[in-house]
Amino acid sequence: MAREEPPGAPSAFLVGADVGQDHPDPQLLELTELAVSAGLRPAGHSFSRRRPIDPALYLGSGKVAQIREQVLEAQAGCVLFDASLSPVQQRNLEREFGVSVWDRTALILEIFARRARSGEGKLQVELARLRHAATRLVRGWTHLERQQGGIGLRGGPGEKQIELDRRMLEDKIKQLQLRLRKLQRQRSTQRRSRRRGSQLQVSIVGYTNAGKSTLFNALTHARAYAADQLFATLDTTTRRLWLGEGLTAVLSDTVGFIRDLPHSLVEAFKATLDEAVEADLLLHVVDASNPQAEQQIEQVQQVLREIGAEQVPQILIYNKIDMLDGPVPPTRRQVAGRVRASIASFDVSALSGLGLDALRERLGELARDRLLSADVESEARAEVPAEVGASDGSTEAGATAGQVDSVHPV
Ligand SMILES: Nc1nc2c(ncn2[C@@H]2O[C@H](COP(=O)(O)OP(=O)(O)OP(=O)(O)O)[C@@H](O)[C@H]2O)c(=O)[nH]1
Ligand SMILES: [Mg+2]
Repeated sequence: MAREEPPGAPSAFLVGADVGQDHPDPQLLELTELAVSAGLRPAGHSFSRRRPIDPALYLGSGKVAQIREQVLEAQAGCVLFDASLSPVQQRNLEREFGVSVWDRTALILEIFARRARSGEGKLQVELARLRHAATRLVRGWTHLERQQGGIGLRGGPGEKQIELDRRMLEDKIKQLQLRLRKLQRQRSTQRRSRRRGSQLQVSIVGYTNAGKSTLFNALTHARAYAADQLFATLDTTTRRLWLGEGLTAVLSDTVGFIRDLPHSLVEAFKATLDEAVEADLLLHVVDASNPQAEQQIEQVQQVLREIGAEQVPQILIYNKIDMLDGPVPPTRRQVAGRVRASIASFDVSALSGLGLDALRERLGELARDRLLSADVESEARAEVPAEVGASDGSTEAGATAGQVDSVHPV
């Protein structure tokens, strides 16, 4: 995918290795996109086989020496690894290369930090960064302890400082959590008041850059920020979706997923991702033109499992079909067949509008079902004696059952 690199951007040398992962990316296409999204200019790459991973350098020392030459020759200002590095590996590699070394997690955190716009988004990214820093401090600490000979030699010079840093980080993390919790309470009150209605709640999910915001805009005639870059959207945008005959749904566009999404980010963005957990229906947007589409579907499923949204019914949207020469390759459909919550699939081009009418029609049917089931519920509630119906728990449970009933997984 051709990307505009920022003029005068610092250059980065990209490194990856086949370490036995399910889907190695020898061209480092995704890392290239991540680099560009972080404002860096890729200047050469190296991909090799490495099993097992070296605990000190991630790669073998011969390979590291070879990369050092390439980094020098390319005059790269930093080296990016398509992996998670331990603090020790990072430190050693920085020493070897003489420039800063970033792993995938650091890179993704950097992109999120650049993209965060809303107060809540910024707080979430800050929290993720601090949590990440804290895990590295703690791990660095155990490493230091080991170096100093363990028990008996505790209390070396570095330890006090690290302990202080750690406490400072923990305090900061606590403060941020408090501020976030306040914001999140407001958000969940808003969501609950939306839920009280009989409208279908739909969340758009999918791999980053799949075309979620473009679909959101096409369906709602809104102007959410869509761009050919990873993690263009960080904040949740919610709009009413008109489906004809007085039917409406509530549609949310949200943050994209990616392979190995750093855990600290998933944790920090839990509130944003709750939008997906509490939806009646997910529109799972797939970039059908991407050679990695199958893996991306699986990755999205994994994040959905992680946030507890794997049971929410899904419609798979094969997007960007305008970029395909023929029909969607059958292998991509087979992967989707394994998505148990899937209730339907549509081939569309969010950009040209192809296939969107059929999708709208189906959403209209689901919104009508939802409305009907909500009517049945409210009638049922009206028949229940006041003291039983008044309990919050029973009303909520009834509502949930009704919503899921109206959108069956098949
Ligand atoms: N050719 C083609 N391009 C599309 C289509 N849908 C989206 N795009 C392009 O794909 C790129 C990413 O689109 P977005 O809508 O920003 O993707 P997203 O999933 O919201 O991405 P993030 O918010 O970054 O996770 C943009 O350059 C869009 O113009 C489509 O149907 N066809
Ligand atoms: Mg987006």
